[in-house]
Amino acid sequence: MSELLRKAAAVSLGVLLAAPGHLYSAETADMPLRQQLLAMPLTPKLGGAGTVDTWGPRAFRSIAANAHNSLVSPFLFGQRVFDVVWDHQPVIQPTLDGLGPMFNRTSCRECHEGNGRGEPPEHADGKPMKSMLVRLSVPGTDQHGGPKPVPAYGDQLQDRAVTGVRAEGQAVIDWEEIPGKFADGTPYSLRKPKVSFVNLAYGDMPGDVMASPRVATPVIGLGLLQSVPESTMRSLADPDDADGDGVSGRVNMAWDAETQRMLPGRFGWKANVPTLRHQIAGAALGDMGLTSRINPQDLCEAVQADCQKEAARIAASSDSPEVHAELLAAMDFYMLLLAVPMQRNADDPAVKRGEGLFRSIGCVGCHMPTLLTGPNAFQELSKQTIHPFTDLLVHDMGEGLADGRPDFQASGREWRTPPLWGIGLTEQVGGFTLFLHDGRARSLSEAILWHGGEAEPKREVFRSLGKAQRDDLLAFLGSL
Ligand code: HEC
Ligand code: HEC
Ligand SMILES: [Ca+2]
Ligand SMILES: [Ca+2]
Ligand SMILES: [Ca+2]
Repeated sequence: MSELLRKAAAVSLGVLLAAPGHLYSAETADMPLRQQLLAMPLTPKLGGAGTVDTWGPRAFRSIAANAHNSLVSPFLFGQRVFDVVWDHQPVIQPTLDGLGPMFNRTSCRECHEGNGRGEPPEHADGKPMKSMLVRLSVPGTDQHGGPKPVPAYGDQLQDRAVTGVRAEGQAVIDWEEIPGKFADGTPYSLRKPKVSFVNLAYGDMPGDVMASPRVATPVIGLGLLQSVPESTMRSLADPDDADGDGVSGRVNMAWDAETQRMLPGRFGWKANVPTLRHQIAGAALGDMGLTSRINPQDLCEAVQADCQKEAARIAASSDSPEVHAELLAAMDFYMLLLAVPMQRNADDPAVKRGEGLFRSIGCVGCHMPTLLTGPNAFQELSKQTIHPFTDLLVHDMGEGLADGRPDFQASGREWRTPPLWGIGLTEQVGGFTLFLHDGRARSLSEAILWHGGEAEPKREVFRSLGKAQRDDLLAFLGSL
C-alpha cells in the first residue's frame, strides 16, 4: 500500500507538468479547442471510464469504476481518514490527535457529508454554522499576491476552539428576500445573505474587513479536474473577450504551498487553490487545526496568546506533524479516485430538449460540457473524455453574487464556474437543495436567476422562457 500512496503523492505534480496528448477527430482538428470540445457528443458517462452507476445518499462515495481491485483497500483507508473525528489530546489513537487549538469542525466529513455540498444555517436566529465557513481579509495582498489576513483573525473565522482557548467568534447570517418575476408573470423570490459576527474574542473586526461565507463544495471527480492540462484552461480562457461573445473567463493563478510557486487555481469557489494536496492540507489546518508536512505550524494569530500556549503544550507532548505523511497521502488518493455518478434519464425527451436549450442559450460559454484529461501516472485518470460542465475559469458574475473579496487574481465579483456533474443528486446526498457559493439558492431555478455579470444575457433568456421550456432545462440539470 505504501507504494500506492507514494504513487498518489507523485501524481498531483506529475499531472500539472504533463503535456496535453490528445488526438482529436480529423474533421474538427483545425477548429479552436472550444469548438472541438463543444462538437463532442454528451454521453451518460460524465466521469469518463470511471463513472459509476450510483444514486441515493451514498452516490458520491464510490471508487472510480475503472480502478483496479488492489486500489479498493487504500481507497477505503483514505475514506476512513476523511470521515474520522480527530481528538485534541493524545488518546488511544495517537495518529489521530492534534485537533485545534482553533478549529471549525472535528472531521472533514462534518462539512462534506456524503462527499456532497454544505449548507448555510437555515434561520436568522444565530444558529451556528454547520458545513460552511467564512473567509476573511483586509484590502491588500500577502507576499504571494493572495488575500491579506485580518490582524487578530487571520484569513478564516474559526468558530470553535479547544477547552481553555477562546474561539474567535461566530458568524451569523441574515437573509433578505428579493422578489422578481419571470417574463410570463410567474413570481419568484431570491434570498441574499448578510453576514455579521457575534462573540468576537480578540477585538472588533476592522472597518474594512472583507468577509466571504462559503458552503463546502462537493468533492467528486476532483482527480479528473486536476488532470485537465493547463494548456486547455489557457486555450479556453479569453481574458479580453477577443471573440466578442461577452464571456471572458480567466485562469486564476494561485500559490501552491507545497511546491512554493504559482500554479493555475482549480479548486474552491474562486479557484484559489491549485492542487488537491494543497487543498487537503489547507483544510486540515484552517478547518481543523491540524498541522502537516505542507503546513507545519498550528494556526494562532499573534494576539491569541491562549492559542499559542496550548499549541506549544500539545506540540511538546504529541507527534508532529499532526497529520502524518501517510494520512495526507491517503486522503489525496481517496479524493483522486472519488467517482462521478452516471447521468440519469439521458433519453428522456425533456432532458434532451433541456440539453439543447443549455447549449443554445449559451450556458456552455462557461459550463463547458466536455473536457479531456491529459496523460497521468494514474491510468484511471489518464486521457479521459469527461463531462464536468466547467471550464475551471473564473468569471465576473455581477454585483448580486459579488463577495467583494479578491482572492489572488479573482476579483470580488469573480467566481469559478462550478462543475455541474452530480448536481441532480444534491437532494439524495445531502437532504436539501441549496446551491451557489453560500447556499443562497433554494432551487436550481434560483441558482440560474442569480447569474449576473457576464452571464446576465443568459439569465435573461432563462427568465423569458415559458414554463415548459424552463422545466426542460431544469430536467436536464436534474439528470446530471
Ligand atoms: C468547516 C467546514 C469544512 C471542513 C471541516 C472541511 N472542509 Fe473542505 N471545503 C469547505 C469549504 C467551505 C470549501 C470551499 C472553500 C472555498 O471556496 O474557499 C471546501 C472545499 C474543499 C475542496 C475543494 C473541492 C473543489 O471542488 O474545489 C476539497 C478537496 C476539500 N474541501 C477537502 C477537505 C478535506 C480533505 C477536509 C478535511 C481535512 C475538509 N475539506 C474539511 C468546508 C470544509
Ligand atoms: C459567465 C459564465 C456562466 C454562464 C454563461 C452560466 N454560468 Fe452557471 N455558474 C457560473 C458561476 C461562476 C457559478 C457559481 C456562482 C456562485 O456560486 O456564486 C455558476 C453556478 C451555476 C449553478 C449552481 C452550481 C452550484 O454548484 O451551486 C447552476 C445550476 C448553473 N450555474 C447553471 C447555469 C445555467 C443553466 C446557465 C445558462 C442559463 C448558466 N449556468 C450560465 C458561471 C456561468
Ligand atoms: Ca493542532
Ligand atoms: Ca482565524
Ligand atoms: Ca469570449
